[in-house]
Amino acid sequence: MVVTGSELALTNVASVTTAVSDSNATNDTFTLVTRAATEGGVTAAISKESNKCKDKKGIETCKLKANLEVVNTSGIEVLAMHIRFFLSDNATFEGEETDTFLGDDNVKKLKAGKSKRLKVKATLIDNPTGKFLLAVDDNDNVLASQLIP
Ligand SMILES: [Ca+2]
Repeated sequence: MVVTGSELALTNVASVTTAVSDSNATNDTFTLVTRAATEGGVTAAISKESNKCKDKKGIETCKLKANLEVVNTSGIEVLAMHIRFFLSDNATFEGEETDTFLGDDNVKKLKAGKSKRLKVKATLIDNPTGKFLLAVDDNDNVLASQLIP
């Protein structure tokens, strides 16, 4: 930067020069994929939820099962995702201390338009009827929630 002239007529000149020629201009741009963007391109839905309870010698246990279908609705491949399942009194994830961890699973990289089905199974001592099954990502976003029958 060069500063010239009198106090009332300052001129700033900045210039950038390079002796290197750019033989490949196609690699001058890059695409940044943020985690939020990839999540925005994924939809997840819980289906085939079932809850079967039976009494065994006076102790009731309930088998909770459900599927989670993760669909990449974006036009680009999305990164692998780690999904945790929780039992919750409501449709909101309030942390591992409040909501009950049931299990977790991973979705590998999903190409555009592809889907992946995860299964969750848990045996519970307390009947989960009326509670919610939550599918939660690593950023604690609820991808899907479903009232348990
Ligand atoms: Ca909750």
